[in-house]
Amino acid sequence: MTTTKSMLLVVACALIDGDGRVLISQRPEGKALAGLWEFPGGKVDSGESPEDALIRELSEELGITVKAPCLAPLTFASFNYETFHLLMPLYVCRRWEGFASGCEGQAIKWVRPRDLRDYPMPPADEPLVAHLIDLL
Ligand code: 9L3
Ligand code: MG
Repeated sequence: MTTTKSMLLVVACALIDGDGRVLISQRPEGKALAGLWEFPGGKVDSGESPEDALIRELSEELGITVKAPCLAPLTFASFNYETFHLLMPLYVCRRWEGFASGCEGQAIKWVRPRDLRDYPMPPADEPLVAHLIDLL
């Protein structure tokens, strides 16, 4: 018997500061994949563009304001979970307004690209690290 899995579209962002460090955010207790470090972002709601979703998520999670022209698509991740297939474009952003903090109580860290591998990540995020190391 074949079952149809749903496709989940999630957008994520590598925020890069002036020293070339990248922000990662720790998934809070009570959420799926709690404790793992991810590139911030979240689900694209129906009717929303990926950029609008990312701007909303970055405001909700980190309290920063990002303008759409500052979001550059870099690559995307795809991961087949048991119950859904995750498709996750990764954007890069070097300019935003405000000071990033963990608005949902989550820990955040600014990490040099070569140190990103020291932080356990969800399986979708892990292959993105190599792309960032190449970029930076
Ligand atoms: N996810 C994986 N890596 C990320 C993000 C932002 C999200 N960088 C996965 C975790 C969940 C799903 O996407 O399985 C939905 O994310 P959320 O809405 O629970 O943050
Ligand atoms: Mg999220």
